[in-house]
Amino acid sequence: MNIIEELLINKKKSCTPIWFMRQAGRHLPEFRKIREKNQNFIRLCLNEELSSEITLQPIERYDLDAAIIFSDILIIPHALGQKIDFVKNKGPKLDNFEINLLNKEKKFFLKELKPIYKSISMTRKKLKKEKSLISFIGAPWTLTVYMLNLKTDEDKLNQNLFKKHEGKLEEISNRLVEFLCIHIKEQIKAGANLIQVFDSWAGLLPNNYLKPLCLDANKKISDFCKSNKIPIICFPKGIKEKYKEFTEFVNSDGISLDYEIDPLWAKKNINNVVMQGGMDPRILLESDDKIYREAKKYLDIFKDVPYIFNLGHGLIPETNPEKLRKLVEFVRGYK
Ligand code: 1CP
Repeated sequence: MNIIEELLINKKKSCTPIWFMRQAGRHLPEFRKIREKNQNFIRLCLNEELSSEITLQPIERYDLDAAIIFSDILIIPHALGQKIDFVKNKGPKLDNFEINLLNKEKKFFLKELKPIYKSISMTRKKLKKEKSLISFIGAPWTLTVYMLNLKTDEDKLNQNLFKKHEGKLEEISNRLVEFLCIHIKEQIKAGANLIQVFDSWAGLLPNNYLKPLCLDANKKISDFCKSNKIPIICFPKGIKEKYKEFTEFVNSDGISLDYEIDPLWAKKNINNVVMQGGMDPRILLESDDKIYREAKKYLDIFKDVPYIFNLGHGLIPETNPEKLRKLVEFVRGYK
């Protein structure tokens, strides 16, 4: 068993493993070189040789404890037949959603995703056995935000569109859970060791929808993983003090803290789950001293409990790789 898997299953601390959300791509010059020659982002995700190469780039550079497979949460709407464009500096743009996309036959859905599974098995073979290969999915609500275009350019909930679709959101969520569980199972079958669930837009949900669209959906996925012995880390970004209720209800093996969560509050209020991350990725734009001070804060607070070092959201594209290398060194040297 690799280090992170063991920590998630046994919940006994022997060291502090380290990896970063969005470590593959975005900030790395060696990724940008590949990206320049591959303008179609979805095609790049579905190119198993390049996807595997990009997955391993941050491991070669920083010797992290886990690689996260180079893909995207939006590969699911793509596999369902919803067309996606990645508009430069504006993010993803999806064609209009139709409910019958969710009637896609499972075998055709899986056929689209085959290159990801091939990339996973290729990558697992190249990775040292103590390192984890993480696979991931977007949670149903976060996928729905993109598929129904429910977010404004200012990253707020589009209230009018939300109201318009309100009546069918639970059905969409339940149908997505089915496809997501299939994708999880295939990724594990191909050689991935654990799964991270990104509910990046959970914080946009109106209070009365948090339970049906975030907690219930994450629980269904966590239950599926539990019954298949698949270690799972959830990331319900932006739900503030509801993190406590989330962990108690969903019962995943790990919980990724976002940068708004006070780590002292988390240590006191969140139990029986391995904690991960928390530090604001924007800190990496500051001086070395500030970075070390902030990292030390998290390491001190979680010194005596199982903890995976990571950030409170993905690495931002402007991150200087040299600063990240120094942070890894600092965390490795912390006693
Ligand atoms: O233009 C480019 O070069 C593409 C940038 C890019 C990259 C490198 C996108 C477009 N996706 C990815 C890869 C990706 N996405 C990974 C790979 C492994 C890793 O490095 O961790 C992962 C895990 C994701 C997950 C993802 N995609 C999330 C959840 C995590 C989070 O950051 O909140 C979300 C919300 C997306 C949607 C997405 N994909 C890409 C963009 C520009 C967006 C919109 C949100 C954003 O700006 O990040």
